[in-house]
Amino acid sequence: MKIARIETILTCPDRNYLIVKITADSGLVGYGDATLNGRELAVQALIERHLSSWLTGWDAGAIEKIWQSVLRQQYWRGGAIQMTALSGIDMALWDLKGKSLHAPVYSLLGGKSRDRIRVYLHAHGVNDDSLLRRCRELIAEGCTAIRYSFDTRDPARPGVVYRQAHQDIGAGPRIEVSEEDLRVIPRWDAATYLRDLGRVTALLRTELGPEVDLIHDVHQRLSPIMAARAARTVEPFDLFFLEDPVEPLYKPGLKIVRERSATPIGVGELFTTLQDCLPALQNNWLDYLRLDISHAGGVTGIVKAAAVADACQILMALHGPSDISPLAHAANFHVDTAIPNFGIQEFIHADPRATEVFTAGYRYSEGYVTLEDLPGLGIEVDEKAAAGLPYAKSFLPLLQDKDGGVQNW
Ligand code: GCO
Ligand code: MG
Repeated sequence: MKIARIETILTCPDRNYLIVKITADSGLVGYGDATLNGRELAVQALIERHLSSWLTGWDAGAIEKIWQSVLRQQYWRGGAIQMTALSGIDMALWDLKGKSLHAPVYSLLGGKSRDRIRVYLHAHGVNDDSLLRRCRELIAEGCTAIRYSFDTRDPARPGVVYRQAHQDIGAGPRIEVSEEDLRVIPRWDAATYLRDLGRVTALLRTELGPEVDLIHDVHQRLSPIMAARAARTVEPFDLFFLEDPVEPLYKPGLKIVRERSATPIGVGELFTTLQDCLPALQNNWLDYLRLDISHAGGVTGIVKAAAVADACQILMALHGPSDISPLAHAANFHVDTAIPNFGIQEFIHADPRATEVFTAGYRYSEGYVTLEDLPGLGIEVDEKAAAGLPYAKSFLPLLQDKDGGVQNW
């Protein structure tokens, strides 16, 4: 089975997704997700203008060889744009292989290590009451693990609110903004946030009880020593993990957090290669590796990283935000089903418009996702529906500190 064509489909069913479509000479089609939030056009150009003609005619079943070639054979290694292109192609090749063998991708990865996948959902509150309400709604529908976030009001500056990154669509408008709205600059104050983090975490644990697993994402907005304080502050409230406490490009920052607290740590959504993860894995500076299957080398990249993490007694908690499509979520679930060191999976319900483009290959119920037993990734793409939902450029906000200094969104 040879690669006859590699194309992309850029569509916006509520948010932008870049789909890779690989057609084999047999006519069989595989789909993958190469979405890189806010950089979709760059990945699309790389696939369509460089990789597509180069890979045409290659053996579609030689996934590892194609993976190594895209990674290394044109000299430039890694980088988010190239790794996202590689991830989308890899996923589409696994989908194709599964379909050609009438086998779900998980069965090609060694088969089922588990029957269903435990997931966590997002709850965001603009105040304590709305946060508690969202958490209780999720718990009532069977959810056992919640990633909480909240807006912080600055007591010293009336009207000033510090917003956290979240994907709880039920809690208000989407975080991403249009080019026009980029001029509104949200502010950030780490000290005020840190005080609120302790207060809100205590409140949740008291009100929700000991059973529910709580996760909080710092979103890389603290210095190492402040992150260490954050990890200590939440320690009495028994978090499942504290996510991205520090800037992930500077890995020794994690060591500073680690040496000062026993709060479990989750990191990885900004790493694009196994080598990026190695210092943190080898030193056990984290407990949950949170790679993104659309950015860290697709199914092949994640399975390799999971094996190394397993050797270091580290569990996988793959990134599963709304800015990757149901194809990538399905790929996550196939890997989660097969690997031994599964921890938990982040999950966001697809927007109803996304279900017009992607058929459902998995089911959510009461805190767990179950895969349908379908060949490949198990998701089909309605290309006509996708074409009717054109790309709409969007941006993450440009967060700044109180004094105008650049801060991480
Ligand atoms: C998460 C992430 C997302 C990111 C988003 C950026 O843990 O789900 O931090 O919320 O903000 O993927 O595009
Ligand atoms: Mg995150």
